[in-house]
Amino acid sequence: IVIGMIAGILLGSLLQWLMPNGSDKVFNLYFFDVSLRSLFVDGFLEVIGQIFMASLRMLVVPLVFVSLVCGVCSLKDTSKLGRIGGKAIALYLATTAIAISFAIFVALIISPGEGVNMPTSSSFTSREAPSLAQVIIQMFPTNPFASFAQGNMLQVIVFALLFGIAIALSGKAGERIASLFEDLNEVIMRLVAILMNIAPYGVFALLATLFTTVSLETFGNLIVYFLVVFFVLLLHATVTYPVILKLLTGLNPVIFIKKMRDAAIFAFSTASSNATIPVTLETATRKMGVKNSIASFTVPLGATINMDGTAIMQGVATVFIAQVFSQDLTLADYITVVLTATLASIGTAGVPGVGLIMLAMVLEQVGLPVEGIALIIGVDRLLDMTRTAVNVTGDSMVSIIVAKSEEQFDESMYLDSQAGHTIE
Ligand code: DAS
Repeated sequence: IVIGMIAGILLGSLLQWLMPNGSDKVFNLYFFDVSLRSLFVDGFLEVIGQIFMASLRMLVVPLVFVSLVCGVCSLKDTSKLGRIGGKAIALYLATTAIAISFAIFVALIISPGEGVNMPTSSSFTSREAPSLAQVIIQMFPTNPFASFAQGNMLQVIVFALLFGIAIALSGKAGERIASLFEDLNEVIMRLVAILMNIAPYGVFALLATLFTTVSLETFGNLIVYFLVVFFVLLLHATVTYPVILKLLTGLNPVIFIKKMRDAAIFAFSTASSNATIPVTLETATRKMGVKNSIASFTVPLGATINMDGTAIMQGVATVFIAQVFSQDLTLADYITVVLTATLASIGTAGVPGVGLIMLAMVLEQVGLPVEGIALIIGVDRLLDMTRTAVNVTGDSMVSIIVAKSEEQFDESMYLDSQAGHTIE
């Protein structure tokens, strides 16, 4: 993807040099003239770029609906839907909402996308901002199929949550449907993997097209974007989580950060919360002192529905893309972004790159051009790795808080710096 990005930027800049200020260059080949612009920019590159963007958006509705229904159904198996599930979900959503709100706040202060003024090809027009009441009311679909067709993601998410709960409460019939959704989820994840394989070509085409119109100093903006996301991720993991852990359990957070090292490194390397579940589980039960009866439920649940790091990227990316295309978002828009990203994080399965696909949905929800993803996708891999480490850190922290509140927590193990290192 990075190679696709660099090649795209170089080709785009070359084309801009050959055809300054949107001009064209025509070559005469025997019987006919060949226009560089119609051949490359409006032809070859535009087609590949738009096909890639369409495939990115194609996945959003099925991905969110299926993985969200699966996430909610999985609560039934452990028959702990009640108290423990309620605590874990409330804490997961609260930390995600804090994460994205703080990310938007920092991004608005630093304004990474300021001054780029990239022309937007999409039909974004500043529209009448809905009131907060309307945003909440409009979350409930009158016709779920229309919500699917229009890609109204908040409505899709609400329907998926209700549908998943109904499945969990439907006995045998629900079990059959739940296993169908698990298989569907497998297939959708395979589609995500396939899409990630064509990403380099899509990124190449999109960036080449974008860079025929913008100057290289946009690159500077991209570096600022990267640093803002990185900074907020670091702050969330080293300040927000320790403060919450200390406030809700009184435990020494420095021990928590030290004991998270292996799981965080594994999450960083794999960029997948799901792949890290075994390591997160081992960390929670053999180093942190969380009883398996709790961790075996809260850790897999967290890997599916808890994506603080991802929400942070989505918050900063939304502000960045709005600024790059000089589209002003209203407070109601930002509240919609927080709601969509927080609720969408429930539906984001813990696999590489999926946070970016959900970003397409967040952008669409506030009418921003999804093409903006092309700008940031090139630097997303390193951010994906970092935010996955934050995601699993949040999963572990919530597991400790829930375990302690249920008296399923071994504080002596937590305080024992050698716990989990000895081969038992
Ligand atoms: N890589 C995802 C995870 O496993 C997060 C993301 O794509 O944003 O948590």
